[in-house]
Amino acid sequence: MKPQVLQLNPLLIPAINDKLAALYTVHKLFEIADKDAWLRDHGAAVSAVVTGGHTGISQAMLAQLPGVKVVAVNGVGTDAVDLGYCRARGLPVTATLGALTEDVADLAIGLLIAACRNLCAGDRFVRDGQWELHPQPSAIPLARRFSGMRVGIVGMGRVGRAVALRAVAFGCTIRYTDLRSMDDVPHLFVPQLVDLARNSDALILCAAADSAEGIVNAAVLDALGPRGFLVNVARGRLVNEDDLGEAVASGRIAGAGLDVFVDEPRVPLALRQSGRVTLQAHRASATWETRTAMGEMVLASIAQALAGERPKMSLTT
Ligand code: 8YV
Repeated sequence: MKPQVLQLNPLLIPAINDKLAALYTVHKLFEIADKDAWLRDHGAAVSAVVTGGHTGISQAMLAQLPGVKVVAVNGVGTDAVDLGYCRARGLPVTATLGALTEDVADLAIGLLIAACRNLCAGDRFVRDGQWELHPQPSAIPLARRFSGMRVGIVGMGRVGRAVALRAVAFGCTIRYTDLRSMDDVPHLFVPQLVDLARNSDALILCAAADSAEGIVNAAVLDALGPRGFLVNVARGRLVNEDDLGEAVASGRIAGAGLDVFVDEPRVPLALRQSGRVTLQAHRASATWETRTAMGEMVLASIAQALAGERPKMSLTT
């Protein structure tokens, strides 16, 4: 009999799904109507869990899976898994470390350029036939230059460093904040986020959200100021969304590019209605290349754990 895998959200690469199905009996919880009943009746037989970074898995659900040998997160964020609980249980929690760095950094830069050059408004202007109606160049407000901006990076991990590399190529000055200064990073460390915001034209959030919550609040947004842009490709809960909604509505910051939100897929009206905000639906890692690499890492983690080995990408064992 094949080992049983519980999958909490879809994997979008057919070849990865095929490999998973060839090796394991896969139960797609997201397609099961009565999830509680299924877990009660079949939870004990589950050997491995596949979940997304944003979805994670609750402690209550893990308690219903006494035989589980690995939680393979198809993502890098593990803030939605209680790592302390898993560590105490000796349960490996794996992440797809390194697989999505380039794509997330690409989207961060893309969102910043989209926000400061008003790309989405420009697209709508042409698409809606407004250009023909208003051909005079003054019909569209001038935008803000990205090249040479002072970029403040919040979280100088893999993604933060990849963002810095790209921004440097655009002639940007980089400063960063993190829990500590890093010897192997050539950029200026700024201990306080509010000081980083005050000295940045754009703040790019690349930090893990395991403990940080609402760190980008009204004070930070005001320090960023009316010419400043915020980009978030990390986690929505790093931002106080009420404060951000007010800041964009009143023009206290110039704009934002957002891929992640506090309560996905619900996005606050203030952000959806603002022309200053460029929105994405948590798509930073959503390319064929990255999702394939992530899927292969998930498969490897499950195989290693079920073979009795410590999974190479384990964060807890
Ligand atoms: C993924 C993410 O979209 O890596 C993460 O933590 O949130 C995203 O890149 C997600 O994990 C895919 O399920």
